[in-house]
Amino acid sequence: MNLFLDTCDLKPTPRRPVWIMRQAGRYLPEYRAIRAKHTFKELVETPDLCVELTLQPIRRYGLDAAIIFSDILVILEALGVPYQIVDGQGPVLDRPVRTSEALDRLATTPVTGSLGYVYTALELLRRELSPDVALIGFAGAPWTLACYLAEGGSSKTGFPAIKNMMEQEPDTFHAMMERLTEAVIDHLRAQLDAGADAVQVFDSWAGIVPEHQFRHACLPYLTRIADALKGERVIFFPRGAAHWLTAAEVGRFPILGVDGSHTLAHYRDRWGDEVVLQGNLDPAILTTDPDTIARETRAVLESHGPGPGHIFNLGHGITPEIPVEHVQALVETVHTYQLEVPA
Ligand code: 1CP
Repeated sequence: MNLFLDTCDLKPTPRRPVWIMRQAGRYLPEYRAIRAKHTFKELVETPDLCVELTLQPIRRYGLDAAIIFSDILVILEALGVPYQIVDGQGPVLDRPVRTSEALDRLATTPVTGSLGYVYTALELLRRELSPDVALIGFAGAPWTLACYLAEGGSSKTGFPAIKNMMEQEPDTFHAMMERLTEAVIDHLRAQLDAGADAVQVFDSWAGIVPEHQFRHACLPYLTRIADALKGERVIFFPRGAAHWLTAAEVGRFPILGVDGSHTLAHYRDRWGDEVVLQGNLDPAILTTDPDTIARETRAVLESHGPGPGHIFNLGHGITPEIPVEHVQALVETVHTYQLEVPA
């Protein structure tokens, strides 16, 4: 039985499936041990290392889904803009793209041609993983990728370069979004073909614009991805923006990742029973203690109630300072929480 896949398909399960956004990473001592010997890009681009890192949290916690160890920025490199991960600073791109001339210099060939290392790792992983563990591929959403592409890296001030471009150079902005959307669809499709059971679209920065700009700059491109991959298991995670979506808009998306700003009961009431929900424990709860974590985890499970269609996760990625025993408390609580399945 694969609890994750059954839940994606809205089938009842005896308990909730659980995985954790950013489950492979710096909070794990076994990740830090390997990271000490390699650059971040070596880890991502060497299939054997990528497979090992993807499996680390599965071995430690018995999670129900593995997410491939990669990064949303690999697509930008495949488009001709390499990046480095700089300690203490995060991603730094070789050159930002802010003008139509810079946009014209991006690669026009399919990004899948230079992302073979991702697909190789997925093929290896699907063979290595037991059939009851789902395999998840992913990509950044066009808007979130555009934030990094225009800025040239992270931003502590809300990515002003892309917001400026959206207002001052609307044609270039939309041409860039078109190119990114095509690249994202190609990369997601290739990951599904390589053995991913599901894919997640991370729109981590969907919530940094006001609602009307979200509808203008993010939502149409997410909808295009949903339409292109209709019938596949695709998780959309518009962080900080899901609460703006109406039931009609949500109808286009099979699975929605939601942050902790509203209860799961609220999203169910608003959207009905046809959409699968993923989330939404506040990652800050993981800084507390095992009893508090167990209590808050149960509160999320209870908020959804016993009906089908809930994948347990955090409302956003786990942070590097979290003790491993705290994650253990979360996973054990979900794994022992019995759902009543109608006979
Ligand atoms: O060890 C290190 O120094 C590298 C830190 C790191 C890691 C572990 C980066 C750099 N990326 C990753 C892996 C990664 N990135 C995964 C692995 C699979 C998993 O276990 O979940 C995933 C899914 C991502 C996705 C990602 N990268 C997102 C979307 C998810 C989110 O948290 O919002 C984003 C925004 C990025 C960009 C990025 N890459 C790395 C960092 C530190 C960042 C964020 C920088 C910023 O805040 O702008």
